[in-house]
Amino acid sequence: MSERPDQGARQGRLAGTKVTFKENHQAGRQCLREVFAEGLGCRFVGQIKNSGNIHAMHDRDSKLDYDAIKARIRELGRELGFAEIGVARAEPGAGVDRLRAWLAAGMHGEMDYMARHLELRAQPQQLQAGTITVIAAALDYLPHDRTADDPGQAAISRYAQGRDYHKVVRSRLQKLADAIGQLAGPFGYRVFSDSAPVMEVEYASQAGLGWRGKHTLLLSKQGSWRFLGEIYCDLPLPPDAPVDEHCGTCRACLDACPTGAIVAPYVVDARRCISYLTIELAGAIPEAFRPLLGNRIYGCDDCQSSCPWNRFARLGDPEFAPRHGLDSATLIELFAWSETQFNDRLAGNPIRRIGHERWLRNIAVALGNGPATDEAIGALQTRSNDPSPLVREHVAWALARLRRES
Ligand code: B12
Ligand code: SF4
Ligand code: SF4
Repeated sequence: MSERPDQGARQGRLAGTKVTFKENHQAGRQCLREVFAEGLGCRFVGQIKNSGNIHAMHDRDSKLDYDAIKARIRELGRELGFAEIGVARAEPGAGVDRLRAWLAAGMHGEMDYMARHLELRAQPQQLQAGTITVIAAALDYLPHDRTADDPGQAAISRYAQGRDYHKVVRSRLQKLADAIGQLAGPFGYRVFSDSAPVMEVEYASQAGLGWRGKHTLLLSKQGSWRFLGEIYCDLPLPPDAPVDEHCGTCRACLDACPTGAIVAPYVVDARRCISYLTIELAGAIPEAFRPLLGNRIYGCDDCQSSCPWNRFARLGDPEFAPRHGLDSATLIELFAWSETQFNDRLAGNPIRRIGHERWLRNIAVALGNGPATDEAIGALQTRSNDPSPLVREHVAWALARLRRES
């Protein structure tokens, strides 16, 4: 999954608080885009007009009992539906060097933002001045435990079958931050969920929400079907202790990966990962990988489905329940969606971000990997003259493959 720009900094309460402004045109633009595109309210209108971020500093109050505040934050988090809340120091530590090595090896592929924002990732204070603490949160999303085994069915990653987690997680975190403001007084903070250069798995593991699985995701004894989110803040909350890792000698995720993307324990070469190939990559999917995609048209769950700890996972938040039959739709059905239908039906769903062209590209490949039925060949032929050269080329590849078979 990739980062989606958020709406800039927030603060608990403005009254009596010193505020400073910092240029952040991208955050302002994004917020305006969201207001116009989706009619959402944006609370800090003055802030948007100024394209600025507000940084409210917390006046350290030695009389505050930060242990008690942390305990209450955990309770409030549970009341808001979070599976876990923990606290880490805003110091990404050794993860930064590993990230540098990963980037130097080119494993980020075309995700330029990963390299561009390295320093912001390494120094949380550059993203939100005054940050000393990260409140890490996990929200369960498992919508069901079915898998799309029929090759004519579209396999859409479970995280993407319901509402867009970026919004759901951040809006819950915003509520949590509002409540923290009531407890601790005005404080400086900013909320994130896959929306800015933040080392999310690193902080979640430091905060004791789980350990890093060999597939690189945050894993706990309740599994890994969890979104992560954070509040960067200037409250001196006591950090939690990390938990022990429980992967042991298991390597199920490495063995299950269809493309060999987990090139070593704890190292994913994104260029090989189906999530990258179907979501992040803008151009042609390299031919060598196309047959390996099977019927996966958006993301991939195999490293998680194969993980023994996910046997203990519970169903996730109702917000992530499947919509528009995305858990059972056929490839042919989805391939017939016009651009307007794609945009309408996927409003509020993360899939919309890839756009109709990449959607068709992915489904064409999946159809090419399926059985050579007349229906599949007929569906592909309807898009042989698609205006997009990218779609045409993937359709031609799929047709050639099916004709070889039939
Ligand atoms: C870029 C990105 C991707 C890329 C690259 C994935 C990757 N593993 O790097 C792609 C597009 C491939 C991707 C795919 C997916 N992603 Co993604 N992704 C991100 C993103 C934006 C950044 C991750 C990152 O920093 N990668 C850089 C590399 C270097 O980091 P890393 O792989 O974690 O490497 C670290 C470790 O390997 C560690 N390390 C190295 N050696 C060793 C050795 C030991 C012993 C240890 C302990 C550690 C260790 O150090 C490295 C640096 O910290 C985060 C959100 C965020 N801002 O953090 C979401 C995020 C990681 N993705 C997420 C999800 C859900 C997915 C998918 C499951 C989506 C899907 N179903 O298709 C797949 C899973 C693929 C996988 N196995 O990783 C969730 C994970 C939630 C969780 N439970 O952990 C996140 C946190 C988003 C969110 N807010 O929920 N993703
Ligand atoms: S998401 Fe799929 S392709 Fe990517 S590492 Fe996991 S199993 Fe491999
Ligand atoms: S499949 Fe095994 S090695 Fe991979 S994350 Fe799960 S427990 Fe760890």
